[in-house]
Amino acid sequence: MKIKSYILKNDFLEVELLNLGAIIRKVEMKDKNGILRNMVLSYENIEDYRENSAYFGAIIGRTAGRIKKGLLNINGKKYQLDKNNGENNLHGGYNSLSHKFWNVKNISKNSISFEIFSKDLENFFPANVKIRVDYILDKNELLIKYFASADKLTYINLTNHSYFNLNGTKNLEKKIYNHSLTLKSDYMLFLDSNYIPKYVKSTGNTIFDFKNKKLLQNFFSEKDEQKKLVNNGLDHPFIIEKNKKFMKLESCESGIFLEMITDNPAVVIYTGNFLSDIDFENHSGICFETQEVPNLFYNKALKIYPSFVDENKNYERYTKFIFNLINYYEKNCMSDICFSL
Ligand code: FUC
Repeated sequence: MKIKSYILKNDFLEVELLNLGAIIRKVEMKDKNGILRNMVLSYENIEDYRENSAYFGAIIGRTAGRIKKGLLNINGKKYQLDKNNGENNLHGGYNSLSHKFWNVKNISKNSISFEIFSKDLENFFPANVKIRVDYILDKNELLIKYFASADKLTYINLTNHSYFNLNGTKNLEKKIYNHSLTLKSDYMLFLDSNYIPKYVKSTGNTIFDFKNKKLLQNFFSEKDEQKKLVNNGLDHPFIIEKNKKFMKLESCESGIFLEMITDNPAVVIYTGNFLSDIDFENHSGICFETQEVPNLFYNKALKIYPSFVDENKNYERYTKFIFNLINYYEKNCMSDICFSL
């Protein structure tokens, strides 16, 4: 099938999407100097998206993240999923939703819908599932809405896998070290040696405390076992508050900042720790994969439960990306740090 590209555009943002994987290939806006910047990592050759082993910009499903030994347990019934990441299932297995062609519906200047039908036992997941992902552009905001309905009990956990680099992907500093991150998260998940979420940990007094704005350079220069485990970086789920802006990522080099809001309970933050495997630089992008805590994790105290769906209960979620320019007269601007890097 042919890969087709679609553009959403307004005065502030231009977004390019693909029918393959419902991928975001471009999110472009003008930086502080009026220069257009594409803020997501992308392939210049559109054909490279067929392989896309790093899931650039793709919708991930049916299940984001890792499922231990690929064993999906739904109400006592076990389904053996693909083991496509060592012993585990990652991002729904081989040839999952990120690598399939979606049907395009309702295209306008500001919005587009992608639909896909995933039949019973496709990728070994139970239930016939209809999925729809809407991208809606409104001024400086890009909203992603996720819908899924199933004809019997199953588990669904969708996300988008864009790698952000607010310097734009050309000319300016390639790594994300001169970005600063504020993340409103008191709890995170530490991982076992197979990257499966192991236990809840308070972020306080750890290098993973981003409640006050932190330059990523400072995070990357710290020593820590969990950071080392994932090949030097972040690849961890953080628990967030729903329907509140939970994070702010800023680049004082371009003057662009990004905020996010979602009704998901968690975000997996991944700092592109293996991008050199695909001839990109490690840490040249950062993903905020809003989702449930992977591996059907549950925790009563934090009210975290897996999102089972069935013929009576649909899956419905959203994530919004809000782009803006930093006010350079703000006291907080970290431009000194930026230029001394
Ligand atoms: C694994 C995941 C990351 C990311 C990457 C492509 O390392 O844990 O979140 O999806 O694959």
